[in-house]
Amino acid sequence: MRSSLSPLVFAAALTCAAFPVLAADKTEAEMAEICGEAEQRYVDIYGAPSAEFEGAVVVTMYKYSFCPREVTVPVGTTVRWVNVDKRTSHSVIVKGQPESDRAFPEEVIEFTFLEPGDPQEYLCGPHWESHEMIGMVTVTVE
Ligand SMILES: [Cu+2]
Repeated sequence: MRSSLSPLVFAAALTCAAFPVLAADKTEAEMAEICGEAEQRYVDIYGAPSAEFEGAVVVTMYKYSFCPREVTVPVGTTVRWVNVDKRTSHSVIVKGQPESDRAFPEEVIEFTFLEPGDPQEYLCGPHWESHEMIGMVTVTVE
């Protein structure tokens, strides 16, 4: 099973003016705590900070959150989403793209952004609606 969300529902969500507000149910303090834990998990698993990964920008997936919640990257950059949860699987849905496969704990999803553009939200298929697991990426011209 690829997704709990039908393509039709998702298409509607992407075009609807009421596309969910970015993680409005998590405060800055909550996000800071979650993302701090996520980074610690990353270091425990991989033995180095996520910022030191070469060849991609790392975003962790942890406790129904993308960390950091927003990234800005030059066009051509690969974003590497790393699941540092202990049990939960996540996916990534970039607008205009099919949903990724599920990433189980310690698995990764990668996507290379080839078009610059305005800030765009991306979603975790199973959790964007229930937990507002939504991230934001801005792709700059260079
Ligand atoms: Cu998720």
